[in-house]
Amino acid sequence: MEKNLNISLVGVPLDYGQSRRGVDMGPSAIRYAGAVPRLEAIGHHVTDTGDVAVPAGERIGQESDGLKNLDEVTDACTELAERVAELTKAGQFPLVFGGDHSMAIGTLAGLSEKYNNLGVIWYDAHADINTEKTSPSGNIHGMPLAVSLGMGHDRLVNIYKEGQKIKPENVVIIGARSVDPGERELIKELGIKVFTMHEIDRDGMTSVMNQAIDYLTSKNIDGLHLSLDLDGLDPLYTPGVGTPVPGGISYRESHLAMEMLQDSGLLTSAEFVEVNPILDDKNTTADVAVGLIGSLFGEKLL
Ligand code: 4U7
Ligand code: MN
Ligand code: MN
Ligand code: MN
Repeated sequence: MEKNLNISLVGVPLDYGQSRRGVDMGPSAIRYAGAVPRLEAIGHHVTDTGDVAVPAGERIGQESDGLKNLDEVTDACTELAERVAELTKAGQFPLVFGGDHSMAIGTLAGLSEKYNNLGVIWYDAHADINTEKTSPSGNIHGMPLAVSLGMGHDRLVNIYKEGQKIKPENVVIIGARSVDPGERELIKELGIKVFTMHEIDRDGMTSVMNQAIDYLTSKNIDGLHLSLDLDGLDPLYTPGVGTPVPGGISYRESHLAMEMLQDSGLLTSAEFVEVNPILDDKNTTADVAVGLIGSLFGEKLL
């Protein structure tokens, strides 16, 4: 990755993909934690393009076809996809702040405009590969990977462009420790590469990241997207998330992972999601996100 990227920030104050209020404030929390000056200090040129429109007001929690708030999530993801597609066309590096993880449907749809063989690193405690048929909750933030692979509700699968946006063999999940039965089946059926906490504990993060990068390189990817859910880290470090799962990736391991991604030179877009300042201890989770962004974009200790 170059030292002087043209980075365009997009905020997605979306909370309709899950059931806890407050994650709509994630983009503000990450800005407040100093994302822009942090990136500028490295030497990047940063433009904050503002937030995608998300309807405010009381959530009614409308359910249709086993999905909650399908209209609101579809609309926000459609606008996000259009904006991401435009940014990549203009040679900008899209850096997206969330917001609940359903927004990744929009990010990946937009990226599919430019990339035909995009690699995806899904850094998360969860696999987010439910469909409305397997989801225990009906929350769309548990479905974005399935949707982007072409599985799930038609309205979600056909956001921005018809059908599948990414290929199963180009996806690597890192940090998984809470996977639903239907998700496990789909992961096996599609042969998706997963490094669970077991592999991270056993082999260490250095080996896991080397394996992940080698694996994706062998697929001849034409771009690499990082989708980082802050609940991938242990809730000790990132308590401000809606679905915390103990036994997660450490602060140091996460910084190392970001540094290794920077060193790979492969990254072409990223998103940091599920920051919920209402559930946080001060603004700890957004602070950690901004620290990780520093490492990912080339901040050096010396
Ligand atoms: B996140 C869950 F059942 N799998 O589908 C679901 F455990 O974006 C959680 O990773 C999904 O935070 C978590 O509702 C979605 C549940
Ligand atoms: Mn998660
Ligand atoms: Mn997630
Ligand atoms: Mn969550």
